[in-house]
Amino acid sequence: MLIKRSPNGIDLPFSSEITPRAVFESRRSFMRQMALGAVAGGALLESLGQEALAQGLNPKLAAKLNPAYSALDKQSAYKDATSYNNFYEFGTDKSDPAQNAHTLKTQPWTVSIEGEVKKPLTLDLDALLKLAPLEERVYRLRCVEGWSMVIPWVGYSLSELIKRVEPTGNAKYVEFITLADKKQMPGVGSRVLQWPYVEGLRLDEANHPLTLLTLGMYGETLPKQNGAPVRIVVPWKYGFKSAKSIVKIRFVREMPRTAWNLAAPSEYGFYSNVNPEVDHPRWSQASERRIGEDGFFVRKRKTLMFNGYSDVASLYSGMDLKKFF
Ligand SMILES: Nc1nc2c(c(=O)[nH]1)N[C@H]1C(S)=C(S)[C@@H](COP(=O)(O)O)O[C@H]1N2
Ligand SMILES: [Mo]
Repeated sequence: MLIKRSPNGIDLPFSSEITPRAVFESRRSFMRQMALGAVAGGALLESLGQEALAQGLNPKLAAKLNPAYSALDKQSAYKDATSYNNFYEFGTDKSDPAQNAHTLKTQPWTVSIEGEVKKPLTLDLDALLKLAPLEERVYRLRCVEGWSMVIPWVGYSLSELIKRVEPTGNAKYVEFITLADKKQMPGVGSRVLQWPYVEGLRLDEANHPLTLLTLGMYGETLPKQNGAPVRIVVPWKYGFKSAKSIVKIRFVREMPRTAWNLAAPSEYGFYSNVNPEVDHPRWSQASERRIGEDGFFVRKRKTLMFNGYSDVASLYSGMDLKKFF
């Protein structure tokens, strides 16, 4: 893959890899839109959303593409992005979340933002949808297991939310706590991980404009298997940092212990930046399989430093990324 530098430091492939936008808009999604009408922002989500959800569909979510923060890679098929998932609360097989996540109840939903902040807040879904203008951003997401996808997410920079709660001078890290309800999530109670699934970022990482508070994808609200109704997406880190179905965001002084770090500290560090030069103890991280590009003759792609989001390098200047993996 040929790479050129974009003005914002995101490495973009040359245009031979661009596929016309219309190609991605699946017929199914179009039909849904016709049947349900488009939902602008959060305005109609309350009423229309209930109707759509009752039919097992995800309401439309209007958002303007932010080209400055979008990769030009060919987008993954909606089908792949919604049927090949990691969401251990619903089982450990890739197909489990799509099969089991229908029991997740996403409305009503609140996220409480607390800890070292001057203005703690509890936001419901409508308030989250209205907090800042929704943008579409096409991000690569690289799983630590060695596969990647390219997904058009909908949301806004987490920094928009952070500035509203006014972190105190003691806030050094942000902790993301996700739902852990055995009644809705058949995988909770299994011993693979400690529950709830917790993730964390350093405050400056959380404030980086690429860190996306995510409410939708492919022009719709998030499917349940992808972390409905709200998750984060941190595109320069391995996928497990992008916690799904968040219920609490806590600003803290100390580095949080995260789910995967607790499970296997020698394998999953706090930072978990995508780094082809730092192998997982049990496998190489130098290359990846792009989901949808399978086939006997398809070559794996070279994994890029910071997943190609080289702009974030300044967050780690002076740090030994082999030590702080
Ligand atoms: N709550 C929660 N969030 C999670 C996970 C999980 O098991 N539970 N899995 C992570 C992993 S390993 C990956 S690769 C991504 C996958 O996101 P996707 O299924 O939307 O592609 O979600 C991350 N977020
Ligand atoms: Mo992952």
